[in-house]
Amino acid sequence: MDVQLKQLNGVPLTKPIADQWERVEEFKARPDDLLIATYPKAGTTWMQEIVDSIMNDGELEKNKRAPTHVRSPFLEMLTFVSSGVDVLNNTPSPRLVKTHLPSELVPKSFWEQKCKTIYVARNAKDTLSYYFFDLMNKIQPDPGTWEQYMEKFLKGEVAWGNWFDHVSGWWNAKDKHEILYVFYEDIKKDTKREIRKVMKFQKNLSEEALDKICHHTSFKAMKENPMANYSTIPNMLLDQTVSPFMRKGEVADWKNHFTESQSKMFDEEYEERMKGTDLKFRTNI
Ligand code: PPS
Repeated sequence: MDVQLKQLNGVPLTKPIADQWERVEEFKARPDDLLIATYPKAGTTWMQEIVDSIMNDGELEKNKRAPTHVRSPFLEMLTFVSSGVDVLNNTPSPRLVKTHLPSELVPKSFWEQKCKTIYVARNAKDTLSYYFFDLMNKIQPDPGTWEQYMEKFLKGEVAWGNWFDHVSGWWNAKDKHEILYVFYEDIKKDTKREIRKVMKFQKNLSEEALDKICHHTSFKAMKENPMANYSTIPNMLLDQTVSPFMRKGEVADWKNHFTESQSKMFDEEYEERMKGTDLKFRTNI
């Protein structure tokens, strides 16, 4: 498949999304929508499973009702087989909405309706797990080599654009809207503490429910769960024989892929680009 990206206000998106952007822009959020926003590969699916579990009061049988992309539709996604906007318009409230949009492109109705938003951020080096995803994702451009991909990533020439602008844009947006900003590394390090934070933001449940949710949303459990591991998506769209969706689920896996000189170059560029923000990431835990 020849897949192209097209710029929308300086952000490269897959062409079908950019071509029919008005549909996303005019999307009507409802006050009880909960938005999960991330840069790709930051831990979206993990947070979707956590939030759906809380929404279901820890009655985890209910999470089995459908795969992730049905339980928590992807707002801007538009392919020849489905449209996130159409799916969401037909989804009863309360809706759990996924987006990868930078804060400035989020439909304004979400802010007007004062919807709660959870933003998950992951350190840039591990976010390069995006390379393995683009290798298996047939509706995004071919990533080329690891080296070429790293260059594109740093220039913001991958789908949903620039990581630096994304994480810092949302970091600033949290001062204006009801946004819980969490880090992949923190969830990995102290899952209970971070899920408790999400519960406080969303809905408080018992310690017993918390334990069950921790177990249900572990990497191992989600990798084996057909309702969470994207195995229901046909191989012609996501070819998991190339790379599994639930690939490693670790912090610092980047060390297995960056050469020493790539890491040095990346760190120099990173320093420069993050100079203006107090946002801090951990690349190890
Ligand atoms: S997407 O396609 O952008 O929505 O992908 P996203 O879900 O954001 O990111 C996928 C990465 O998250 C890892 N993952 C997890 N890590 C730890 N624990 C759990 N439960 C979990 N679920 C998903 C997944 O393995 C991808 O990361 P990598 O580094 O590729 O393994």
